[in-house]
Amino acid sequence: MKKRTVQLFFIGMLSIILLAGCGSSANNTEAEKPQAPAETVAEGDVQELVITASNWEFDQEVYEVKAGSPVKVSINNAQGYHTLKINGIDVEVKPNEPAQFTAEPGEYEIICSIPCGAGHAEMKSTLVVN
Ligand SMILES: [Cu+2]
Repeated sequence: MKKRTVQLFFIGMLSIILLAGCGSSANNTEAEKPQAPAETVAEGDVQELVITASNWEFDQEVYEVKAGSPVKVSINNAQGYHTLKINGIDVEVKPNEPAQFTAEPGEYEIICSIPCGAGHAEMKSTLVVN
C-alpha cells in the first residue's frame, strides 16, 4: 500500500512536470506568435520599383525606396531597348528579368547599361535609399 502511494506520488509529480513543461512551451509559442508574423511581413515586404525607359531617359529623375528591406527592380522599355545598372549596388536589370537587392541608405546613380544610341550617356537617374 505504501509502495503504491509512493508510485502514485511520482506519477503525480511527473505529470505536473510534464504539464508544466508543455504549458510553458505553449505559452512561449503563443508569446512569439503575434511577433513572428509581424516581423516576417516587415522583412518580406518586397518593394516594387518599376523604371520605365525611353530614348533617352528614365521616367523619373529620382526614385525612392526604403533601406533594409528587399527591392524588386524591373525595367520597362517604352521606347528603344535599354537595360539598367545601379552604381554601388550589384544589380543589372533587363526587360523581363527583374532583379532584387537590399540597400544601405544613400544615393545611387541609375544608368543605362547597354549602348542604345545618341543619348545613351545622358540616361541617368538617382535612386535614393532611406
Ligand atoms: Cu543606353
